[in-house]
Amino acid sequence: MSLTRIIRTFLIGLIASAGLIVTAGAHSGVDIVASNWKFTPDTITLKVGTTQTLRFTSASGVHGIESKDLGIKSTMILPGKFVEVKVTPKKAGTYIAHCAIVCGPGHPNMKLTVKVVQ
Ligand SMILES: [Cu+2]
Repeated sequence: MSLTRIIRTFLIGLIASAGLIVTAGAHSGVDIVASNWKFTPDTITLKVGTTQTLRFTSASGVHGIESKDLGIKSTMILPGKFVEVKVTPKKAGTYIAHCAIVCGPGHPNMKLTVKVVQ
């Protein structure tokens, strides 16, 4: 391998990793971490008619999210993985989205409050 080629390979690698960092930073959604037994943050605010990407992951346990009122289909949230849910609220109000998977003793109280404003 020539020196030029080594330098070029190195630069391409550098640009690629910089690209990844930019992509991660450009994520404009809301990150929500599920754990036993809560969502963090436990309250989020969305705008009527604006599509927002909610990005869920779990820090402990298998959980889920679902809200018929907000049009969120039952989605599993697994530890170490990210799952994206797009939501476009139609009506202002306060919605409670419960954990959609029976996950243990704290399950009945595991909820995400979604405030939808104009
Ligand atoms: Cu649960």
